[in-house]
Amino acid sequence: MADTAYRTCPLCEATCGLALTIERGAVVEVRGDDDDPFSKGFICPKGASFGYLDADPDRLRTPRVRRDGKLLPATWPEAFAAVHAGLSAVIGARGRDAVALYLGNPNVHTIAGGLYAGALRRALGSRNVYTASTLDQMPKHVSCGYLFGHPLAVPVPDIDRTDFLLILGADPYSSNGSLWTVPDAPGRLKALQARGGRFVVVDPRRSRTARVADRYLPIRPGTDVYLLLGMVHELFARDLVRLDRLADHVTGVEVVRGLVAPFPPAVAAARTGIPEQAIRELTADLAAAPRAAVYGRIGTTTVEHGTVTSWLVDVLNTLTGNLDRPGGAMFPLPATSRRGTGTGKGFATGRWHSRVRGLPEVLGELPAVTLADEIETPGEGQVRALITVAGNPCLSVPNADRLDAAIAGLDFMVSIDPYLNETTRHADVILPPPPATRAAHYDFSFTHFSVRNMANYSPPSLPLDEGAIDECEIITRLGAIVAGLGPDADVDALLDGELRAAADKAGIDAADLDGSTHAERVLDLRLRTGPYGLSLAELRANPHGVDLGPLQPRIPEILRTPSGRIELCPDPVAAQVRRLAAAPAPVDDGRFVVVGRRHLRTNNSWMHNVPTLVKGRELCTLVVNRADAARLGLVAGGKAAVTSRVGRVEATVEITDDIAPGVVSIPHGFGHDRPGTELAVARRHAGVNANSLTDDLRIDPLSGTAVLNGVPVTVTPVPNGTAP
Ligand SMILES: Nc1nc2c(c(=O)[nH]1)N[C@H]1C(S)=C(S)[C@@H](COP(=O)(O)OP(=O)(O)OC[C@H]3O[C@@H](n4cnc5c(=O)[nH]c(N)nc54)[C@H](O)[C@@H]3O)O[C@H]1N2
Ligand SMILES: Nc1nc2c(c(=O)[nH]1)N[C@H]1C(S)=C(S)[C@@H](COP(=O)(O)OP(=O)(O)OC[C@H]3O[C@@H](n4cnc5c(=O)[nH]c(N)nc54)[C@H](O)[C@@H]3O)O[C@H]1N2
Ligand code: SF4
Ligand SMILES: [Mo]
Repeated sequence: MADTAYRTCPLCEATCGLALTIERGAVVEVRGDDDDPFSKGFICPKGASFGYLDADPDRLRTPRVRRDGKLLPATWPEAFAAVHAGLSAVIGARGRDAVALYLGNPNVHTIAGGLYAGALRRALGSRNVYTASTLDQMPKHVSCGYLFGHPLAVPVPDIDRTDFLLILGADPYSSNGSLWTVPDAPGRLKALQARGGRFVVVDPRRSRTARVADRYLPIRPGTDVYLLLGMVHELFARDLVRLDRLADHVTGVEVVRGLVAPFPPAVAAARTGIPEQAIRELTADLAAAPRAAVYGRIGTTTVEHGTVTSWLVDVLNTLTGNLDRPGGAMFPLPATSRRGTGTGKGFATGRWHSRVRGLPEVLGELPAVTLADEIETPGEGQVRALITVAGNPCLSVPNADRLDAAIAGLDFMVSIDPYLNETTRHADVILPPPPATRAAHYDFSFTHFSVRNMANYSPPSLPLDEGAIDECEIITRLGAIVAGLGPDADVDALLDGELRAAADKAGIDAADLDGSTHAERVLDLRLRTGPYGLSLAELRANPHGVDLGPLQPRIPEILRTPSGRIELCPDPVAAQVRRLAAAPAPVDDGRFVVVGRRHLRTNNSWMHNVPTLVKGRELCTLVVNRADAARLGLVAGGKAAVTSRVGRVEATVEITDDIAPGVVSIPHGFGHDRPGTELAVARRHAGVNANSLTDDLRIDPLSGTAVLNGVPVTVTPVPNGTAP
């Protein structure tokens, strides 16, 4: 007998509804859920492989504990006892800062990460907290924090109602959207064009999205900041600034006018390689569109001036009157959030600084690029132990080989992770969570970036395996251990106490909360006290999800700035723009620069063990412009050596006209040939690690975010495909 289970796909930010066919305790088919009011049946190859993650023979089913150098299967009590012994020793001898915590990307895709990772951070009390955010979107949090007073107040393009969309450094056809929860981005972009709208893509590669755009503008990597400064300059110069209803809610407009004065379109053209005329036209089109939005992603955040670039995106949205209006860039209102009061404390960074490089704290964390420094450098506060939760820093972080060696030398390491991979091979204990199929899901993260307000609860589709432990409990138990409560703490009692306190505060009797787990009861509480007055029961009654409608204007309510206005010209950003104005023009030293890309069938570093996703054409190639390849004597399918300040890789050459001259591209998340991993499929499609080339010294100064795009490299052919 087959059953159908409906659930939200947790594999990327699009949050599509899935319909799983379940037979004899296994997922036998995965389709898009046609009745999901948001994704309407859309599914991608990753979602379609959802069932394989459950079945994967390499997925760890029991904890591993290192004994005599080998990671051997162990019981859960043995594993937690080993964690207790290892972490207590380091904390006892060297203090809490000696333990670092690295939280990886899937934490924002699980209830466990959403509800319990924060408590783990607090219980640990270490300054050495690192997350994938400083390899990703941190510049957006910082710029929005300054502009709107809250780092999660991130406007998203209202794609379903807009007339004109400018997309910079994003390829939603491949990534399915990011900081922009937009299931079926391709379908929605086609619908935009069908109703007479247009979209423009700025990218050094003619990406899949660029190919279908109404206009594609190739740009020199890392220079979007100049393009956008030039556009803002043009808005002022042509008297195209229209604040409309925002006029009463913005400060600092005239300061911005002065700031951009040194950056006319001619300067932008010289730095970006985009013709001056195209910059003027683009600005005129943006200003003339009845409803328009500007959107920037990885190519605008993981670059040298990520925060200033991210800020400029919303400066353009504001100055064209498109911020917070239908068809413009709007603020979602999640069902588990609270409405604001219109003012607040504002946003600041730098409450502490990293020990070795003195880099400022941002949102309670330090830049991932400096984790290796903190491990390697002796002295008071040196990191000697590491906790990773859903992260693969040995592949994801710049100068990865250095970090890999540093991690290998730690005194103790524990990882919560379903795989024995490039990072967890260094752990002393691996605690494997159950696969998503067997966990409940509610999207606490991406409802903040969603192009429609939605709420959707997925109960576990299959029961836990015999002896398995839910990830919520794994994280909580780890938290209890670092809090000094030991490996056998009564975690249920701890959690119940916290829930009772939260319910009391909200004037709700905790005994009335619905749900068979702590996480369900927290969700019920947050839904009931949220802006739509929903409940868990209501979500359970609607397994395809509850549509809460199109986005609504939220200014001024969403603002948390001290002034109660949009602070368009925050001091730290302005200072950075002034430094840019004073700096000499960057010199082109003739070297190539490397950028990343994403493929529809990848998910960062961790889904290359799914056979259907890696079969066929090699995904991890070095993409080179045809003329460059001819000049260098590179041949398609041959090998090229790519060398940067920090490392060297040899990758298979792919030749194309779809990348700007002087730019090469390598996707991240590969390099699965390390010894000691248990990833049989990924190993056969190992590829090379792009982060053997990226440079840990290069960061966006305001957010501490790594520069992953625009890294200078030299490229040379490798004769006969072997190392010289
Ligand atoms: N050069 C370059 N580097 C990059 C990027 C780039 O564009 N270029 N992109 C960056 C970006 S945007 C990101 S987000 C980072 C990602 O970097 P990370 O977050 O460090 O790594 P991921 O590759 O997402 O690996 C996720 C880990 O979580 C595990 N995992 C999967 N599901 C679960 C789960 O449910 N629970 C637990 N506990 N573990 C789970 C996987 O086995 C894997 O070990 O990489 C960054 N690195
Ligand atoms: N299939 C798939 N989907 C994913 C992921 C995945 O690994 N695979 N990862 C998920 C994650 S963690 C994230 S953060 C999102 C990211 O989502 P996106 O930002 O949409 O990701 P990318 O596809 O890497 O698109 C970035 C684009 O920026 C371009 N670019 C590089 N440098 C520059 C530059 O200096 N300027 C400009 N204008 N463009 C530049 C690249 O050529 C690339 O086309 O994707 C998510 N979705
Ligand atoms: S687009 Fe993202 S959310 Fe949708 S099915 Fe694919 S991986 Fe899952
Ligand atoms: Mo990411």
